[in-house]
Amino acid sequence: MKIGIVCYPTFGGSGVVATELGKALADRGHEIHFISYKQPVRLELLSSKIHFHEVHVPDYPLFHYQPYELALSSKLVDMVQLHQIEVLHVHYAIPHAYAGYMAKQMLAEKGINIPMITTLHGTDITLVGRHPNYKPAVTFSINHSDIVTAVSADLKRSTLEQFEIHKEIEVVPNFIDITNYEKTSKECKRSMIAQDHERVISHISNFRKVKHVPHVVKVFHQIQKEIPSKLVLVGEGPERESVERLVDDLGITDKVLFLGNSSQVDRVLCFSDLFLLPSKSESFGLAALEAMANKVAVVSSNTGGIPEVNIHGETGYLADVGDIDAMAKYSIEILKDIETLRGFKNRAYEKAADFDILKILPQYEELYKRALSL
Ligand code: GMT
Repeated sequence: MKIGIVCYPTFGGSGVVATELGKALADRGHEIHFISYKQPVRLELLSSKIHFHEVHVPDYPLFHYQPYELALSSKLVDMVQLHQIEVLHVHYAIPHAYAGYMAKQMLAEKGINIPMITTLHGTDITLVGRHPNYKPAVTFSINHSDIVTAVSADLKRSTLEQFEIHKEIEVVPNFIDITNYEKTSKECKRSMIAQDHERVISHISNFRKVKHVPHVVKVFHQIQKEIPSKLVLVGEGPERESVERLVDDLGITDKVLFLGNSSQVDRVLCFSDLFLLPSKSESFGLAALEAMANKVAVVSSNTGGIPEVNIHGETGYLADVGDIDAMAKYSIEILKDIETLRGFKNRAYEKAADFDILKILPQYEELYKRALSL
């Protein structure tokens, strides 16, 4: 099949999922065309089966806001015709589903029927999409997609609750490729970060408010009083500076490492013992799943789709959003002895295998086939 994938190219979860999906589909022989304003960060190599088409928005003095949707929909029209793309898969409703719908209409005028699958990822619904300034357009784009998927049952539920949707929403969870985690990598250099007797705690995110990164630091502050440990923070975003100040104020600068953005998160997760995800809202928690695939236990908030991934008392623990004391108590419980820790790590890995790409990819292929027959 020739599949056009529209996504954000940045470190955000939706872009990562879209990129990994495209790469896996190409491995299965499909021809994949990524369409975005920049080459996606996890798309290192292009091949005869993977193509990238950049969307340019020309500057013009009249424009106060650059009309990205316009440029994207025009690019989609051109690429569908040029490469005979058969199906469009757009990740993140804003503005991708909207631009995709416009492209569909323009192509229909030329006698080309291009089915569009929209995958909802989270903040396009729970945070940004429900803002009154966007809601009518988001509702319209979802209702006019040929097939709609959500990455968790919880995201499906909240979409139906918050929007007037008359389209069926199918749940196709996020995934990892478990074979990538079976071998221990030479790149896994724990000694660079911690001494043998220390535990390594990590957190990876885009440092937006919704991630509650200050809570990560406060939980760690309590942990390190009981257990020798280091905290590794991966990512960049608006909260980074205030988090650095908090680390300084708490007097734990020598125990906290800020690594910035990385396209190789496994090189940190491979030596982590515990992953903290205290988010205010989280439709799935891909970072937690990636941690689990690396045999890392998880302590998280119990919001959104996280409980579908992190199982309380098995792969880690869940606590109410903002309950820093409970998260610290659970973390110490997991880290206190090596046997307990090993149990949590092993069960985390086993649970991650439920989300192996081999189980998820056929679900998307099935949807593409169905979309083509509509
Ligand atoms: O805030 C982020 O984590 C980025 C955002 C995105 O769309 O890029 O992530 C959302 O999609 C991910 C992939 O499906 C999910 O794993 C994240 O839970 C979700 N983030 C939120 O709901 C806050």
